[in-house]
Amino acid sequence: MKDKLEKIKNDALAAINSADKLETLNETRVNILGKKGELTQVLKGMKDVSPEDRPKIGQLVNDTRAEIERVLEEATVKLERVIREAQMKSEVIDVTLPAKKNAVGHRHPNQITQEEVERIFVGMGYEVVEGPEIETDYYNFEALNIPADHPAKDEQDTFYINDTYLLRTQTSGTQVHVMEQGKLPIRMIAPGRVFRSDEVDATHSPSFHQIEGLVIDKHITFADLKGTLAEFAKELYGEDIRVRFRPHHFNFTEPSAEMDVSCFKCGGSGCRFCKGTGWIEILGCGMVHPNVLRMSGIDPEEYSGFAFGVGLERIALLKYEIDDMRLLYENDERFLKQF
Ligand code: 2NL
Repeated sequence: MKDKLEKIKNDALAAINSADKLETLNETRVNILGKKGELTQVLKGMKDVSPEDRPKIGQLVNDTRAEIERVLEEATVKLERVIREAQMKSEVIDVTLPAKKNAVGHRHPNQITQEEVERIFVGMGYEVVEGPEIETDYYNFEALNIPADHPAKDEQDTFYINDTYLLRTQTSGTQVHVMEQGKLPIRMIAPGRVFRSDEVDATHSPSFHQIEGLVIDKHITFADLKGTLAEFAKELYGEDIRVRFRPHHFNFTEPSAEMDVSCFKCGGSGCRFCKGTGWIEILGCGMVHPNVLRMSGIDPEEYSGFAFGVGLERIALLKYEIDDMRLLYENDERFLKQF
């Protein structure tokens, strides 16, 4: 029995010492110490050992088992370390490799255009003010002298949330909020998203952007309006651009006008771009209606002002010669990267 135990031990140690894989070590453990392992078999054979010898042999079996377990554990730890070191050597990080480039985004043509318009007006001393996209009927319509039966108020044209709230159809509400604060004079522009219940086509979208402007001070006249907007057109399209004003109607201004710029493609002689007219319409404007001033607490006898509104998409489409507004909303990178 003693010899048998000695042999099991030596065989085990030999197997453990020559093992170069964790799986081999585990196999050895199972073969010797497992349920059907060699040492376990010896333990089962104890019943054939004479009662006097049993304690001694039992002790010997236990010692052998302990010794094998100890060597096995040692070998496992050592092998794990060897494997880890080999792995670390093979996976060195080369810090001299060039870094992966992050794809940096690109400003949207609408954003570029808005910043350009803001730059021009900030240069003339205007403040940029943003307001809520959800407005009350009062700020969007009533305070702008738009009566209850005006077609713009129809559900066909405006997204109503309930009887009081709606998605703003113009950014004018932002300007009404500023007028109500009562700090005069005012020189501001109000850029932002607006909503109208329109079908999508090449020139319409239910959500688009507007930039409105408002100036209120003592002695503001239509000459100030013309000079300011002519300067804006020159900064946007170049020194050689001419402007013209055609009479128009808005409820919130009196008198009202639309401003055209001479075609920046043909210089005014007429081409496909300006549909042969030599002129391109770019904004609506006028002198702020006395009712509008009065409703916001400004005395029209003391103060006067002008206002205007431009469609951001319209300016962007013209500037980049894009012929379909839908391209601005599809977010196709191949399109957006061009600007
Ligand atoms: C257009 C016309 C316009 C205004 C907007 C305005 C705002 C206040 C008072 C008076 Cl608070 N007027 N805004 C004035 C004239 C025209 O927009 O065709 N926009 C695309």
